[in-house]
Amino acid sequence: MTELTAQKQTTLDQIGAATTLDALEEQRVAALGKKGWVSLALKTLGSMSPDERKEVAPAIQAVRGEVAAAIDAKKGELESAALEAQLASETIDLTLPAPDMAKGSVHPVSQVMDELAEIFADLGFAVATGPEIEDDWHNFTALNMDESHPARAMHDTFYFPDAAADGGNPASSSEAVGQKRMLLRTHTSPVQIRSMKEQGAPIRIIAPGRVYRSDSDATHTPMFHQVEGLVIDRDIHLGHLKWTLETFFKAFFEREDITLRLRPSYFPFTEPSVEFDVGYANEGDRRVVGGHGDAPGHDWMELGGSGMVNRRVLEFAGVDPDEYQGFAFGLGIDRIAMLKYGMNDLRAFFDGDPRWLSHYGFSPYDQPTLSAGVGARP
Ligand code: FA5
Repeated sequence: MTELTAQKQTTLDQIGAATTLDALEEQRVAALGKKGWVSLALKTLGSMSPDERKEVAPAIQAVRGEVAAAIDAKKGELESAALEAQLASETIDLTLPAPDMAKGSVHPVSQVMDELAEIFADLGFAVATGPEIEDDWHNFTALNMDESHPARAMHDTFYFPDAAADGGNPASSSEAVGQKRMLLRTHTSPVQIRSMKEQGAPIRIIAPGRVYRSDSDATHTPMFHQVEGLVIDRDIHLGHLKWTLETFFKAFFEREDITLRLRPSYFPFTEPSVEFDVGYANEGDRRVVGGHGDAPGHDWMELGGSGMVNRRVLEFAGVDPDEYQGFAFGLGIDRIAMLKYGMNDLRAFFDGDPRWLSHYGFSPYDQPTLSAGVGARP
């Protein structure tokens, strides 16, 4: 026992003196490991008489407990010292200039989508989505454009190959057949149908997203972005549409002198239909929104189409047109981005040129909020 007590004291001293976790582990193996002196002492119990064992066993177990506790305590001490040392060596001097690293920026279209979602959310609109690879029924038929409707031709549709084999001019208007004929959606209006079928009425949504048409010049690109708006309720009229568009444009362009021009138009899915333009001034090669488009040095830019939802469309979408009515609009997102941020050519939006992006892109930290102003400062 005296030998055990002496050995214990030596081990406790060595544990106390250990300065690294490795040195501590050596002490643990030498004492408590399979061939360690505590383990060997425990093995001697087998050859003792029961009385002797009764006396010696608790003493060895006590030594074992003491050594194990000392190792644990020292381990905790060494680990927190190592952590302290690491924290001290890794401190950052926040007063140093930031390293010159490549920075990403937000594309103007994404920025504008965030801005308009923020404004419409404030007007009580939810955001809805639909597929870009759409079927013929949702893109055309349910929007009151059956297979022989001339308005289909205006959309310059990209059909998928099996539809092209039909001459790109589907021969059936039934939902089951029409749903199989696939195309790239030519507008966001099919989301009207999908949302009304899913949610019924009343409904108040916007649906921003990509659309595709075989079209290209300075103000037309084969892929562009639209935002659809749809409000269906019991007493909705054209005045609500005008107020909504005006309120949106004032908030979006952050000025009160917005002049909106509504022109009678035709869309198969709205009746009556109106196209809306916004007045802008030509200042050098920059277009600045505001003022009357007919004033000297001013002009109009067509931004979208709209109207009261045709009752045939409500029927296709499963909404009772005798109970509900409402308005819809479709707005070119790229066009409003051009007007707000002074870009001249729509095609540059999709060139992926980093110089253009670093000139027109936005900081990821520039989150649009109504309180701080939706417009980002490039
Ligand atoms: C439509 O697409 C209708 N779905 C809009 C609508 C919705 C009317 C709901 C009524 C009710 P339109 O083809 O005119 O309409 O396109 C709407 C807007 O999208 C245009 O005013 C324009 O701003 C934008 N646009 C159209 N074609 C292009 C293009 N190739 N490139 C960029 N923007 C385009």
